[in-house]
Amino acid sequence: ATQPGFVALNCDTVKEYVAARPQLAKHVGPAATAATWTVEEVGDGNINFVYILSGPSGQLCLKQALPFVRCVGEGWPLSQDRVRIEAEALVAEAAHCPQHVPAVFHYDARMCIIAMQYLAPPHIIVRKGLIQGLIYPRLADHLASFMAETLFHTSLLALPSDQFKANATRFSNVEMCRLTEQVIFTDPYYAAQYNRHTSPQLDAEVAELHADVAARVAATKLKAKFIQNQEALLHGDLHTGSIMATEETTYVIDPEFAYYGPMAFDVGKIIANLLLCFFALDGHASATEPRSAQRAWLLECVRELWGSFRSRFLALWDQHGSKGDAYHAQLFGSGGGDQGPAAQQAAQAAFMADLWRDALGFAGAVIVRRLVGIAHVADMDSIADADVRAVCERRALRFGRRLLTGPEAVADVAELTQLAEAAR
Ligand code: ADP
Ligand code: SR1
Ligand code: MG
Ligand code: MG
Ligand code: MG
Repeated sequence: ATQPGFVALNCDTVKEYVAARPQLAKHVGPAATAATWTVEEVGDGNINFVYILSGPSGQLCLKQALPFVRCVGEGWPLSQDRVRIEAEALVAEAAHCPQHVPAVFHYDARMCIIAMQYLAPPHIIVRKGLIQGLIYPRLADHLASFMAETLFHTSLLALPSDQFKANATRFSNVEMCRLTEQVIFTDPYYAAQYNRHTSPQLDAEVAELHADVAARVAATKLKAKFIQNQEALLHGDLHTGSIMATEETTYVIDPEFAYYGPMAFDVGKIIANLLLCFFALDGHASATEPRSAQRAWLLECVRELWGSFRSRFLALWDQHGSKGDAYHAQLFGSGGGDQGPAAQQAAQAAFMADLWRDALGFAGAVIVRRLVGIAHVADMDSIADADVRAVCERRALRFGRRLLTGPEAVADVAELTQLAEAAR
Protein backbone atom coordinates (compact mmCIF):
# COMPACT_ATOMS: atom_id res chain seq x y z
CA ALA A 1 0.00 0.00 0.00
CA THR A 2 1.15 3.52 -0.77
CA GLN A 3 2.29 5.53 2.25
CA PRO A 4 -0.71 7.70 3.39
CA GLY A 5 -0.26 11.31 2.22
CA PHE A 6 2.45 10.34 -0.26
CA VAL A 7 2.86 12.40 -3.44
CA ALA A 8 5.32 11.53 -6.19
CA LEU A 9 7.54 14.50 -7.02
CA ASN A 10 8.73 15.73 -10.41
CA CYS A 11 11.45 18.20 -11.41
CA ASP A 12 9.13 21.18 -10.70
CA THR A 13 7.54 20.05 -7.45
CA VAL A 14 10.88 18.91 -6.03
CA LYS A 15 11.97 22.56 -6.13
CA GLU A 16 8.87 23.62 -4.20
CA TYR A 17 9.51 20.86 -1.67
CA VAL A 18 13.07 22.03 -1.02
CA ALA A 19 12.33 25.77 -1.15
CA ALA A 20 9.65 25.31 1.56
CA ARG A 21 12.22 23.78 3.96
CA PRO A 22 14.96 26.21 5.01
CA GLN A 23 17.21 23.45 6.40
CA LEU A 24 17.27 21.92 2.88
CA ALA A 25 17.11 25.12 0.84
CA LYS A 26 20.30 26.38 2.49
CA HIS A 27 22.28 23.78 0.50
CA VAL A 28 20.88 25.11 -2.81
CA GLY A 29 20.11 28.80 -2.29
CA PRO A 30 17.65 31.20 -0.63
CA ALA A 31 14.02 30.26 -1.38
CA ALA A 32 13.65 33.57 -3.25
CA THR A 33 16.16 32.27 -5.85
CA ALA A 34 14.24 29.01 -6.42
CA ALA A 35 13.10 30.08 -9.90
CA THR A 36 16.78 30.05 -10.96
CA TRP A 37 17.56 26.58 -9.57
CA THR A 38 18.04 23.71 -11.98
CA VAL A 39 16.81 20.19 -11.30
CA GLU A 40 17.86 16.98 -12.97
CA GLU A 41 16.44 13.50 -12.38
CA VAL A 42 19.54 11.29 -12.51
CA GLY A 43 18.16 7.98 -11.24
CA ASP A 44 19.89 5.27 -13.26
CA GLY A 45 19.29 2.51 -10.73
CA ASN A 46 16.55 -0.10 -10.97
CA ILE A 47 14.41 1.02 -8.08
CA ASN A 48 14.05 4.75 -7.25
CA PHE A 49 14.03 8.38 -8.42
CA VAL A 50 16.98 10.67 -7.64
CA TYR A 51 16.99 14.44 -8.16
CA ILE A 52 19.96 16.80 -8.12
CA LEU A 53 19.12 20.43 -7.37
CA SER A 54 21.66 23.16 -8.18
CA GLY A 55 21.49 26.82 -7.16
CA PRO A 56 23.61 29.76 -6.04
CA SER A 57 24.62 28.08 -2.74
CA GLY A 58 25.43 24.63 -4.13
CA GLN A 59 23.82 21.26 -4.73
CA LEU A 60 21.54 18.82 -2.98
CA CYS A 61 20.68 15.21 -3.73
CA LEU A 62 17.11 14.07 -3.05
CA LYS A 63 15.97 10.47 -3.40
CA GLN A 64 12.31 9.42 -3.47
CA ALA A 65 10.88 5.89 -3.31
CA LEU A 66 7.68 5.27 -5.25
CA PRO A 67 5.48 2.32 -4.22
CA PHE A 68 6.87 0.09 -6.98
CA VAL A 69 10.08 -1.07 -8.67
CA ARG A 70 11.09 1.61 -11.18
CA CYS A 71 12.52 -0.73 -13.86
CA VAL A 72 9.31 -2.80 -13.93
CA GLY A 73 6.61 -0.26 -13.06
CA GLU A 74 3.41 -0.54 -11.04
CA GLY A 75 3.22 -4.26 -11.81
CA TRP A 76 5.86 -4.87 -9.14
CA PRO A 77 4.76 -3.09 -5.92
CA LEU A 78 7.49 -2.50 -3.32
CA SER A 79 7.37 -1.27 0.27
CA GLN A 80 8.28 2.40 0.69
CA ASP A 81 9.67 1.57 4.13
CA ARG A 82 12.89 1.00 2.16
CA VAL A 83 13.56 4.73 2.51
CA ARG A 84 13.52 4.51 6.31
CA ILE A 85 15.87 1.54 6.09
CA GLU A 86 18.19 3.49 3.77
CA ALA A 87 18.20 6.61 5.98
CA GLU A 88 18.81 4.61 9.16
CA ALA A 89 21.47 2.44 7.52
CA LEU A 90 23.34 5.51 6.22
CA VAL A 91 23.38 6.89 9.77
CA ALA A 92 24.44 3.52 11.25
CA GLU A 93 27.26 3.19 8.70
CA ALA A 94 28.39 6.77 9.29
CA ALA A 95 28.86 5.95 13.00
CA HIS A 96 31.76 3.68 11.97
CA CYS A 97 33.12 5.18 8.74
CA PRO A 98 31.65 8.64 8.01
CA GLN A 99 34.28 9.24 5.32
CA HIS A 100 32.67 6.56 3.12
CA VAL A 101 28.96 7.47 3.23
CA PRO A 102 27.03 10.58 2.11
CA ALA A 103 25.66 12.64 5.01
CA VAL A 104 21.89 12.44 5.52
CA PHE A 105 20.29 15.88 5.91
CA HIS A 106 16.61 14.96 6.06
CA TYR A 107 14.24 12.00 6.08
CA ASP A 108 10.52 12.40 5.35
CA ALA A 109 8.54 9.22 6.16
CA ARG A 110 5.29 10.46 4.55
CA MET A 111 6.86 11.55 1.28
CA CYS A 112 9.43 8.69 1.30
CA ILE A 113 12.29 11.11 0.74
CA ILE A 114 15.90 11.27 1.82
CA ALA A 115 17.87 14.46 1.20
CA MET A 116 21.60 13.90 1.33
CA GLN A 117 25.04 15.24 0.54
CA TYR A 118 25.59 15.68 -3.19
CA LEU A 119 28.68 13.79 -4.33
CA ALA A 120 30.05 16.22 -6.87
CA PRO A 121 32.07 15.38 -9.98
CA PRO A 122 34.67 14.00 -10.43
CA HIS A 123 32.77 11.48 -8.26
CA ILE A 124 31.04 9.07 -10.58
CA ILE A 125 29.48 5.65 -10.19
CA VAL A 126 32.39 3.17 -10.10
CA ARG A 127 30.70 0.82 -12.58
CA LYS A 128 30.62 3.68 -15.11
CA GLY A 129 34.23 4.63 -14.38
CA LEU A 130 35.34 1.04 -14.86
CA ILE A 131 33.50 0.80 -18.19
CA GLN A 132 35.29 3.98 -19.30
CA GLY A 133 38.62 2.33 -18.42
CA LEU A 134 39.39 3.99 -15.07
CA ILE A 135 41.21 2.35 -12.22
CA TYR A 136 40.72 3.28 -8.57
CA PRO A 137 43.94 2.98 -6.55
CA ARG A 138 42.20 3.43 -3.17
CA LEU A 139 39.02 1.46 -3.86
CA ALA A 140 40.05 -1.88 -2.34
CA ASP A 141 41.44 -0.31 0.81
CA HIS A 142 38.39 1.93 1.28
CA LEU A 143 35.85 -0.84 0.66
CA ALA A 144 37.76 -3.21 2.95
CA SER A 145 37.58 -0.56 5.64
CA PHE A 146 33.86 0.11 4.98
CA MET A 147 33.00 -3.60 5.19
CA ALA A 148 35.22 -4.40 8.18
CA GLU A 149 33.96 -1.43 10.22
CA THR A 150 30.26 -1.77 9.42
CA LEU A 151 30.10 -5.57 9.62
CA PHE A 152 32.23 -5.95 12.74
CA HIS A 153 30.64 -3.18 14.82
CA THR A 154 27.06 -4.25 14.09
CA SER A 155 27.71 -7.93 14.85
CA LEU A 156 27.51 -9.99 18.01
CA LEU A 157 31.32 -9.81 18.12
CA ALA A 158 30.96 -6.15 19.15
CA LEU A 159 27.46 -5.92 20.65
CA PRO A 160 25.63 -7.42 23.61
CA SER A 161 22.88 -9.79 22.46
CA ASP A 162 19.95 -7.57 23.54
CA GLN A 163 21.20 -4.65 21.44
CA PHE A 164 22.04 -7.01 18.56
CA LYS A 165 18.50 -8.42 18.52
CA ALA A 166 16.91 -4.96 18.74
CA ASN A 167 18.98 -3.85 15.73
CA ALA A 168 18.07 -6.98 13.76
CA THR A 169 14.37 -6.23 14.37
CA ARG A 170 14.71 -2.56 13.39
CA PHE A 171 16.38 -3.60 10.11
CA SER A 172 14.26 -6.65 9.32
CA ASN A 173 13.52 -5.22 5.83
CA VAL A 174 11.34 -8.20 4.94
CA GLU A 175 10.04 -7.08 1.55
CA MET A 176 13.41 -6.00 0.13
CA CYS A 177 14.92 -9.29 1.31
CA ARG A 178 12.10 -11.20 -0.38
CA LEU A 179 12.91 -9.39 -3.63
CA THR A 180 16.56 -10.51 -3.31
CA GLU A 181 15.50 -14.07 -2.41
CA GLN A 182 13.50 -14.19 -5.62
CA VAL A 183 15.78 -12.42 -8.12
CA ILE A 184 19.13 -13.82 -6.93
CA PHE A 185 18.40 -17.27 -5.56
CA THR A 186 15.27 -18.54 -7.37
CA ASP A 187 14.44 -16.87 -10.70
CA PRO A 188 17.81 -17.41 -12.45
CA TYR A 189 17.31 -21.20 -12.19
CA TYR A 190 14.12 -21.46 -14.23
CA ALA A 191 12.43 -19.53 -17.06
CA ALA A 192 11.00 -16.84 -14.75
CA GLN A 193 8.85 -13.99 -16.11
CA TYR A 194 11.41 -11.15 -16.12
CA ASN A 195 14.55 -13.15 -16.94
CA ARG A 196 16.55 -12.26 -20.01
CA HIS A 197 19.82 -13.29 -21.62
CA THR A 198 21.71 -12.65 -24.82
CA SER A 199 19.72 -14.77 -27.24
CA PRO A 200 20.15 -16.94 -29.24
CA GLN A 201 23.87 -16.97 -28.40
CA LEU A 202 23.41 -18.12 -24.79
CA ASP A 203 20.23 -20.21 -25.21
CA ALA A 204 22.04 -23.54 -24.82
CA GLU A 205 24.05 -22.26 -21.85
CA VAL A 206 20.89 -21.09 -20.08
CA ALA A 207 19.07 -24.37 -20.79
CA GLU A 208 22.03 -26.18 -19.24
CA LEU A 209 21.85 -23.95 -16.15
CA HIS A 210 18.14 -24.60 -15.78
CA ALA A 211 18.84 -28.34 -15.89
CA ASP A 212 21.75 -28.12 -13.41
CA VAL A 213 20.64 -29.86 -10.22
CA ALA A 214 23.83 -28.96 -8.33
CA ALA A 215 23.36 -25.24 -9.13
CA ARG A 216 19.73 -25.36 -7.98
CA VAL A 217 20.68 -27.03 -4.72
CA ALA A 218 23.62 -24.69 -4.07
CA ALA A 219 21.58 -21.53 -4.78
CA THR A 220 18.79 -22.76 -2.53
CA LYS A 221 21.21 -23.54 0.33
CA LEU A 222 22.61 -20.00 -0.04
CA LYS A 223 19.08 -18.60 0.02
CA ALA A 224 18.54 -20.32 3.37
CA LYS A 225 21.75 -18.73 4.67
CA PHE A 226 20.64 -15.35 3.32
CA ILE A 227 17.38 -15.68 5.25
CA GLN A 228 18.59 -17.42 8.41
CA ASN A 229 22.11 -16.20 9.18
CA GLN A 230 21.64 -12.94 11.04
CA GLU A 231 25.25 -11.91 11.60
CA ALA A 232 25.58 -8.16 11.03
CA LEU A 233 23.95 -5.13 9.42
CA LEU A 234 24.71 -5.65 5.74
CA HIS A 235 24.65 -2.99 3.06
CA GLY A 236 22.64 -5.57 1.15
CA ASP A 237 23.33 -4.31 -2.41
CA LEU A 238 27.08 -3.75 -2.45
CA HIS A 239 27.81 -3.72 -6.18
CA THR A 240 29.92 -1.29 -8.21
CA GLY A 241 26.76 0.71 -9.08
CA SER A 242 26.36 1.46 -5.35
CA ILE A 243 29.77 3.16 -5.09
CA MET A 244 30.70 6.70 -6.15
CA ALA A 245 34.44 7.39 -6.19
CA THR A 246 37.38 9.40 -7.42
CA GLU A 247 41.03 8.27 -7.35
CA GLU A 248 41.25 9.49 -3.75
CA THR A 249 37.76 9.12 -2.25
CA THR A 250 35.10 6.39 -2.03
CA TYR A 251 31.45 6.71 -0.99
CA VAL A 252 29.05 3.79 -0.63
CA ILE A 253 25.47 4.83 -1.47
CA ASP A 254 22.06 3.16 -1.70
CA PRO A 255 21.73 0.82 1.35
CA GLU A 256 17.96 0.32 0.89
CA PHE A 257 18.48 -3.47 1.05
CA ALA A 258 20.24 -3.23 4.44
CA TYR A 259 19.25 -5.97 6.92
CA TYR A 260 20.80 -8.37 9.41
CA GLY A 261 22.23 -11.14 7.26
CA PRO A 262 25.37 -13.13 6.51
CA MET A 263 28.50 -11.00 6.17
CA ALA A 264 29.57 -13.16 3.23
CA PHE A 265 26.73 -11.72 1.14
CA ASP A 266 28.25 -8.21 1.08
CA VAL A 267 31.76 -9.60 0.54
CA GLY A 268 30.62 -11.94 -2.23
CA LYS A 269 28.50 -9.35 -4.02
CA ILE A 270 31.30 -6.83 -4.42
CA ILE A 271 33.79 -9.51 -5.50
CA ALA A 272 31.23 -10.77 -8.05
CA ASN A 273 30.78 -7.32 -9.53
CA LEU A 274 34.54 -6.74 -9.88
CA LEU A 275 34.83 -10.13 -11.60
CA LEU A 276 31.89 -9.36 -13.91
CA CYS A 277 33.79 -6.27 -15.00
CA PHE A 278 36.95 -8.37 -15.44
CA PHE A 279 35.11 -10.76 -17.78
CA ALA A 280 33.51 -7.84 -19.66
CA LEU A 281 36.79 -6.10 -20.44
CA ASP A 282 37.49 -8.16 -23.55
CA GLY A 283 34.32 -6.66 -24.98
CA HIS A 284 35.61 -3.12 -24.36
CA ALA A 285 39.26 -3.65 -25.33
CA SER A 286 40.58 -2.47 -28.70
CA ALA A 287 43.95 -2.49 -30.45
CA THR A 288 44.65 1.03 -29.23
CA GLU A 289 43.17 0.42 -25.77
CA PRO A 290 43.86 -3.19 -24.83
CA ARG A 291 42.77 -2.64 -21.21
CA SER A 292 45.64 -4.87 -19.99
CA ALA A 293 46.60 -2.65 -17.05
CA GLN A 294 43.00 -2.31 -15.96
CA ARG A 295 42.45 -6.07 -16.26
CA ALA A 296 45.46 -6.79 -14.03
CA TRP A 297 44.37 -4.09 -11.59
CA LEU A 298 40.86 -5.57 -11.25
CA LEU A 299 42.29 -8.89 -10.05
CA GLU A 300 44.74 -7.07 -7.77
CA CYS A 301 41.76 -5.13 -6.42
CA VAL A 302 39.96 -8.40 -5.56
CA ARG A 303 43.09 -9.72 -3.80
CA GLU A 304 43.63 -6.50 -1.85
CA LEU A 305 39.95 -6.22 -0.99
CA TRP A 306 39.77 -9.65 0.63
CA GLY A 307 43.26 -9.47 2.23
CA SER A 308 42.70 -6.05 3.71
CA PHE A 309 39.13 -6.83 4.82
CA ARG A 310 40.34 -9.98 6.58
CA SER A 311 43.19 -8.29 8.43
CA ARG A 312 41.14 -5.22 9.40
CA PHE A 313 38.25 -7.33 10.62
CA LEU A 314 40.53 -9.56 12.73
CA ALA A 315 42.30 -6.49 14.15
CA LEU A 316 38.91 -5.08 15.22
CA TRP A 317 38.05 -8.46 16.76
CA ASP A 318 41.33 -8.51 18.76
CA GLN A 319 40.76 -4.92 19.87
CA HIS A 320 37.02 -4.90 20.63
CA GLY A 321 35.88 -8.54 20.67
CA SER A 322 35.56 -8.58 24.44
CA LYS A 323 32.63 -6.11 24.17
CA GLY A 324 30.37 -8.48 22.27
CA ASP A 325 28.46 -11.51 23.50
CA ALA A 326 29.66 -13.88 20.76
CA TYR A 327 33.08 -14.88 22.07
CA HIS A 328 33.05 -14.38 25.83
CA ALA A 329 36.04 -12.49 27.26
CA GLN A 330 36.60 -15.20 29.87
CA LEU A 331 36.95 -17.88 27.18
CA PHE A 332 38.74 -16.10 24.33
CA GLY A 333 41.83 -13.86 24.10
CA SER A 334 43.99 -12.52 26.90
CA GLY A 335 41.18 -12.82 29.51
CA GLY A 336 40.63 -16.49 28.65
CA GLY A 337 43.33 -18.08 30.80
CA ASP A 338 46.10 -20.29 29.37
CA GLN A 339 43.97 -21.44 26.44
CA GLY A 340 42.46 -18.00 25.72
CA PRO A 341 44.84 -16.91 22.93
CA ALA A 342 44.74 -20.33 21.23
CA ALA A 343 40.93 -20.37 21.48
CA GLN A 344 40.81 -16.90 19.92
CA GLN A 345 43.06 -18.00 17.04
CA ALA A 346 41.04 -21.16 16.42
CA ALA A 347 37.74 -19.23 16.50
CA GLN A 348 39.06 -16.63 14.07
CA ALA A 349 40.45 -19.21 11.64
CA ALA A 350 37.13 -21.11 11.58
CA PHE A 351 35.14 -17.88 11.20
CA MET A 352 37.22 -16.67 8.24
CA ALA A 353 37.18 -20.08 6.53
CA ASP A 354 33.36 -20.11 6.65
CA LEU A 355 33.14 -16.50 5.53
CA TRP A 356 35.45 -17.10 2.57
CA ARG A 357 33.58 -20.22 1.42
CA ASP A 358 30.19 -18.52 1.65
CA ALA A 359 31.46 -15.32 -0.01
CA LEU A 360 32.56 -17.44 -2.99
CA GLY A 361 29.18 -19.14 -3.16
CA PHE A 362 27.32 -15.83 -2.99
CA ALA A 363 29.72 -14.38 -5.58
CA GLY A 364 28.83 -17.25 -7.91
CA ALA A 365 25.10 -16.69 -7.41
CA VAL A 366 25.44 -12.95 -8.04
CA ILE A 367 27.46 -13.48 -11.24
CA VAL A 368 24.84 -15.91 -12.53
CA ARG A 369 21.87 -13.62 -11.72
CA ARG A 370 23.47 -10.66 -13.54
CA LEU A 371 23.74 -12.71 -16.76
CA VAL A 372 20.44 -14.58 -16.89
CA GLY A 373 18.09 -12.82 -14.42
CA ILE A 374 16.06 -9.59 -14.46
CA ALA A 375 18.83 -7.11 -13.61
CA HIS A 376 21.97 -7.21 -15.74
CA VAL A 377 25.14 -5.11 -15.47
CA ALA A 378 26.10 -2.26 -17.78
CA ASP A 379 29.64 -3.72 -17.91
CA MET A 380 28.19 -6.45 -20.17
CA ASP A 381 25.12 -4.67 -21.59
CA SER A 382 27.26 -1.83 -23.00
CA ILE A 383 29.11 -4.27 -25.29
CA ALA A 384 27.15 -3.48 -28.45
CA ASP A 385 28.09 -6.51 -30.57
CA ALA A 386 25.92 -9.35 -29.25
CA ASP A 387 28.38 -12.05 -30.39
CA VAL A 388 31.26 -10.37 -28.58
CA ARG A 389 29.09 -9.79 -25.51
CA ALA A 390 27.99 -13.43 -25.50
CA VAL A 391 31.61 -14.63 -25.46
CA CYS A 392 32.28 -12.52 -22.34
CA GLU A 393 29.01 -13.53 -20.70
CA ARG A 394 29.53 -17.24 -21.39
CA ARG A 395 32.93 -17.19 -19.66
CA ALA A 396 31.51 -15.31 -16.71
CA LEU A 397 28.48 -17.62 -16.47
CA ARG A 398 30.65 -20.74 -16.42
CA PHE A 399 32.89 -19.16 -13.81
CA GLY A 400 29.91 -18.11 -11.69
CA ARG A 401 28.43 -21.62 -11.82
CA ARG A 402 31.77 -23.05 -10.76
CA LEU A 403 31.98 -20.76 -7.71
CA LEU A 404 28.36 -21.42 -6.85
CA THR A 405 28.61 -25.20 -6.94
CA GLY A 406 32.18 -25.70 -5.71
CA PRO A 407 33.31 -22.87 -3.43
CA GLU A 408 35.29 -25.23 -1.19
CA ALA A 409 37.62 -25.99 -4.12
CA VAL A 410 38.97 -22.41 -4.10
CA ALA A 411 41.43 -22.27 -1.21
CA ASP A 412 42.25 -18.60 -1.15
CA VAL A 413 41.98 -15.34 -3.03
CA ALA A 414 45.19 -15.95 -5.02
CA GLU A 415 43.62 -19.13 -6.37
CA LEU A 416 40.36 -17.29 -7.13
CA THR A 417 42.12 -14.71 -9.28
CA GLN A 418 44.27 -17.39 -10.99
CA LEU A 419 41.10 -19.28 -11.87
CA ALA A 420 39.48 -16.10 -13.21
CA GLU A 421 42.56 -15.40 -15.35
CA ALA A 422 42.46 -18.97 -16.70
CA ALA A 423 38.69 -18.78 -17.38
CA ARG A 424 38.97 -15.80 -19.73
P1 ADP B 1 18.52 3.17 -6.83
O1 ADP B 1 18.12 2.80 -5.44
O2 ADP B 1 17.39 3.38 -7.74
O3 ADP B 1 19.54 2.24 -7.39
P2 ADP B 1 20.67 5.04 -6.23
O4 ADP B 1 20.67 5.44 -4.79
O5 ADP B 1 21.66 3.99 -6.61
O6 ADP B 1 19.20 4.62 -6.69
O7 ADP B 1 20.91 6.35 -7.09
C1 ADP B 1 20.75 6.37 -8.50
C2 ADP B 1 21.80 7.29 -9.11
O8 ADP B 1 21.69 8.60 -8.57
C3 ADP B 1 23.23 6.85 -8.80
O9 ADP B 1 23.66 5.89 -9.73
C4 ADP B 1 23.99 8.16 -8.92
O10 ADP B 1 24.27 8.44 -10.27
C5 ADP B 1 22.98 9.18 -8.42
N1 ADP B 1 23.19 9.50 -6.99
C6 ADP B 1 22.67 8.84 -5.93
N2 ADP B 1 23.07 9.39 -4.77
C7 ADP B 1 23.85 10.44 -5.10
C8 ADP B 1 24.56 11.44 -4.35
N3 ADP B 1 24.52 11.43 -3.01
N4 ADP B 1 25.26 12.38 -5.03
C9 ADP B 1 25.29 12.37 -6.38
N5 ADP B 1 24.64 11.49 -7.14
C10 ADP B 1 23.93 10.53 -6.52
C1 SR1 C 1 14.17 -6.02 -9.60
S1 SR1 C 1 15.80 -6.49 -9.29
C2 SR1 C 1 16.65 -4.99 -9.11
C3 SR1 C 1 18.02 -5.12 -8.56
O1 SR1 C 1 18.56 -3.82 -8.52
C4 SR1 C 1 19.06 -3.55 -7.23
O2 SR1 C 1 20.21 -2.76 -7.29
C5 SR1 C 1 19.26 -4.90 -6.58
O3 SR1 C 1 20.51 -5.47 -6.92
C6 SR1 C 1 18.10 -5.66 -7.14
O4 SR1 C 1 18.31 -7.05 -7.07
MG1 MG D 1 21.45 1.96 -6.84
MG1 MG E 1 18.85 0.98 -4.68
MG1 MG F 1 24.03 -8.09 -7.73
